[in-house]
Amino acid sequence: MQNQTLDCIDRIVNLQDFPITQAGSRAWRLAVERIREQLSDQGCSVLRGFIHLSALRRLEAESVAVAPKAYFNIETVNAYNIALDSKLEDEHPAKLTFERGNAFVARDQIPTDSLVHQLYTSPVFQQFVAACFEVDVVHELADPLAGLCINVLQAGREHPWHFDTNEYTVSLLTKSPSAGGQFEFCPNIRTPEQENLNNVKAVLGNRADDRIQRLSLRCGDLQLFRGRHSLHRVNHVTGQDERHSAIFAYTGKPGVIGSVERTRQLFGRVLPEHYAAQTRAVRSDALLD
Ligand SMILES: O=C(O)CCC(=O)C(=O)O
Ligand SMILES: [Fe+2]
Repeated sequence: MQNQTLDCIDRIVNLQDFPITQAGSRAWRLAVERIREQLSDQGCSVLRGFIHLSALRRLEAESVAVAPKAYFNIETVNAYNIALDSKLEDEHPAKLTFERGNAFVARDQIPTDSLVHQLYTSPVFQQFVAACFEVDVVHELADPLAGLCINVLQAGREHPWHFDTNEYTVSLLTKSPSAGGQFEFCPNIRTPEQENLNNVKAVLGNRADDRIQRLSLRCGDLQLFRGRHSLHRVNHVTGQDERHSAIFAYTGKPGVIGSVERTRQLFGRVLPEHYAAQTRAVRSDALLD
């Protein structure tokens, strides 16, 4: 077991602006209400300065310390992260491919006493996130690798257009790049019922700039995002500095574990839990991926 001396959430989070420890209070309800509106309009809400100013240096240092453990495997992917030889017509947007240049540090490589790990597993944080996404509870992924990751983008790399598999994504910028590495997204470009392939294809083919929104995030900014319905990417990091973000994956149903194939692609290794889960996959909709 790693060092388990945990910090109080009030030394991690800027509670003045985001009173997550006071569930049900007026201030808490107002904050949740504002975020819900943004999520419903845009599929995205940015909580600027979420991390307490005094914790920012530690946040970045912990990220920099684990970044060398990231699994680098530049692969050719499509926006749905499905097999490139899937039996689909030639015009299908999944036939457009990109180079995925980001690398993930897996949950089991991130110390349990680090700020991001404490936040990801914090009951008050989870309660706040659930309220923002308008659900009773959110569950940590049961996946020992993919639940919490540090996404590392080195100079010259991009994390290309894609949809997420999980319904609720919460991310925290832990190291900002000096240039480039902007988060771009197309709010609610598909729904659980409609893939809207023509619109997706137009974005992938650089023919729909008007659909794209861009965010400039700073270290300590928290982002709540519905990535299963909003096509998104992180564009090329152009400066010398790496970009790091902590990805907190939550789901509505408990027991969700990544597939063996996808786990090997993302982390370069597979654990017994992934093989065991293969026969009892939990899915939440009938979309392509
Ligand atoms: O690094 C980010 O800000 C976004 C990453 C992302 O979209 C993902 O990991 O699915
Ligand atoms: Fe994503």
